[in-house]
Amino acid sequence: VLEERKQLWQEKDVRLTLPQRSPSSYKGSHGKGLLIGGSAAMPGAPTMAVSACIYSGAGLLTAAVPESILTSVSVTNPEVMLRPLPERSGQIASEIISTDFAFESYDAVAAGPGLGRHQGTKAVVKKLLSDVDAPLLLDADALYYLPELEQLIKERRAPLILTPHPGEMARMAGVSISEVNKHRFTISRNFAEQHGCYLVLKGPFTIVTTPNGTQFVNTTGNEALARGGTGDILTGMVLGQLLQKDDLSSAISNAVYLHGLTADLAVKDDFHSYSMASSDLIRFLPLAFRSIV
Ligand code: NPW
Ligand code: AMP
Ligand code: MG
Repeated sequence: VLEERKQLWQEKDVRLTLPQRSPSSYKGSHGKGLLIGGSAAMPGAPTMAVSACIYSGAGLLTAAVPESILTSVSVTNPEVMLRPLPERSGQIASEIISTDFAFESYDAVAAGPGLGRHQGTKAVVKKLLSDVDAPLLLDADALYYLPELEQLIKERRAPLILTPHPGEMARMAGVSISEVNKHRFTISRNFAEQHGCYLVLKGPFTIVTTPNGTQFVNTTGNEALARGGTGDILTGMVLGQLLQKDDLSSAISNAVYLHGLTADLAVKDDFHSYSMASSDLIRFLPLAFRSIV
């Protein structure tokens, strides 16, 4: 019975489920996204997530980041709209809890890349879990306080998507990293079922688990992804796909597949797993999409 709930996610699956873009569509047809992240120490994380989201088909994207890093996010991404957030010492301030984000204007929200671990992050995650009625993706530092916010996760009715690496998964599940690596399927399935969330356990052969415990194993990617920033790019790509589709499971698996594919294409002709930067993956996104449709 277990095996029936486990399958590989391959090119044919992406081809069958990636939505076609209609010639008569407009920007509003392709989703309005909100990405929350960044700090003075890590402006690059939300910057890469924004680029990846834009190159993954988002119709309209807003980045909410600490005021002092607005420029660094927007110089790389002139398409993104900006929301300055209150900050203290270069990090989102806890007063964020009383900021009006107008969450109802967005079709999906992602948070975490580059936020840092501090009370402002905890405040923003609390607010998102209770106030966002659209699909909500939490990654990186936004995962750090989840063990303290179990009750809010259980009370949440709208979709929640978590994208931990094994270190983050270990903390969320209250086990060691080596336990996670030994029991990747069961730990991620138990977590997803118990919390009613989608869970993306990253690493070679990333596993996407749905709230009912069905698991999809990714077939792309390579060791070129083992460098800082690639997870932030995945966050932007998943947000981009969540904006395109009602079927969250295939949206998430497609983003994971295409993310790995950018790395496979990068090392094929141009780059080397030793010698490239995470942000180089962005330029392979068009090629990755072209290879599917
Ligand atoms: P260790 O110490 O590496 O051995 P981190 P992070 C462990 C931002 N970034 N398998 C790790 O172990 C992110 O967005 C910003 C097993 C550690 O114990 C976040 O906001 C960048 N263990 C913030 O940095 C580029 C693993 O997990 C623990 C593992 C922190 O994110 C870089 C926690 O991990 C980065 O994305 C694995 N595969 N991976 C920028 N340019 O702005 C990690 N661990 O190392 O404390 O947290 O992932 O770096
Ligand atoms: P993060 O640790 O959050 O920056 O995320 C790292 C990203 O790179 C995830 O999507 C991982 O699945 C991917 N990744 C890291 N190392 C490898 C590897 N050796 N092979 C395949 N994918 C990897
Ligand atoms: Mg990460």
